[in-house]
Amino acid sequence: MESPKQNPHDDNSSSSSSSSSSSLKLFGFWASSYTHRVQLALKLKNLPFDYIEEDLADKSPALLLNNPIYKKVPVLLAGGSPIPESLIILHFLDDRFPESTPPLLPAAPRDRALARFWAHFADDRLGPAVAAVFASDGDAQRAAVGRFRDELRLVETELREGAFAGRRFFSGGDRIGFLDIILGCGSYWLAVFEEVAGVKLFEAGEFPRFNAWLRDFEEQEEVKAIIPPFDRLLGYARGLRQVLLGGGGGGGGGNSGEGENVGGVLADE
Ligand SMILES: N[C@@H](CCC(=O)N[C@@H](CS)C(=O)NCC(=O)O)C(=O)O
Repeated sequence: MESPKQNPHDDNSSSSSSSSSSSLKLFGFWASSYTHRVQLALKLKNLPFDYIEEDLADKSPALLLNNPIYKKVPVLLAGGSPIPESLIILHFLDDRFPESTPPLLPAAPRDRALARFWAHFADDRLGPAVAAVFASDGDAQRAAVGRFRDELRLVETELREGAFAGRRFFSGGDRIGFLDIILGCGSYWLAVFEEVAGVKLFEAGEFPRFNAWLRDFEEQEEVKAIIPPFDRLLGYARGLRQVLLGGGGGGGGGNSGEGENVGGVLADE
């Protein structure tokens, strides 16, 4: 479905608007979990798109024009109209392409509300909690790990005895959906951050349901096609942590913008 230049693992990929019959164009950044959300949603919905890689340290005029308020990726251009913000883009895709199966959000209003609530929780609480671990060391880091586990425990409890109990995926089916995408694109960073920051963020024994869900999510073909290789994320995260801890140094990932981007990887600033 996607042409080689749309391969999200190719950070040099770019394409001009005239080169494709697709009316969807995505401005993204290769290490951005928010970008991965949109790439994954487009892939699950089987929608072709052009991918435009941004240098976050030197944003293109086109990105600034299309997202003048937040100036961030991802931005989806649909028939020339810009739609920023990953969550809003996912909702848009369901609204605009109802015929492309599967819908990302569940059908029942209560299930839709729940998915939206936990997606908000992911961006509002979980992401910032991980970012705090990654951006600290010593005692501050130990305290941040504790706060992260407290947040993750809320998800585990919900999986054990809440509305998602007994489900393979948050979607309720055997395919990943909206909340799986939101929580999943971010969670694959946990192992990377553990290695780079030298901490254990969570033990499978204490969070068995979350752990099983994450392993299952990571095994999905669509996910494997989108998420960059572990080693590449590792290189990027090493550079990012060095900058965050004031050690300077360059990025390991090929593009720049790391200093501003721990929030971009897992948490909204
Ligand atoms: N809330 C936004 C967050 C997007 C975001 O933080 N993007 C980062 C990259 S992962 C970015 O563009 N950072 C550049 C900047 O902050 O200037 C979303 O969900 O799309």
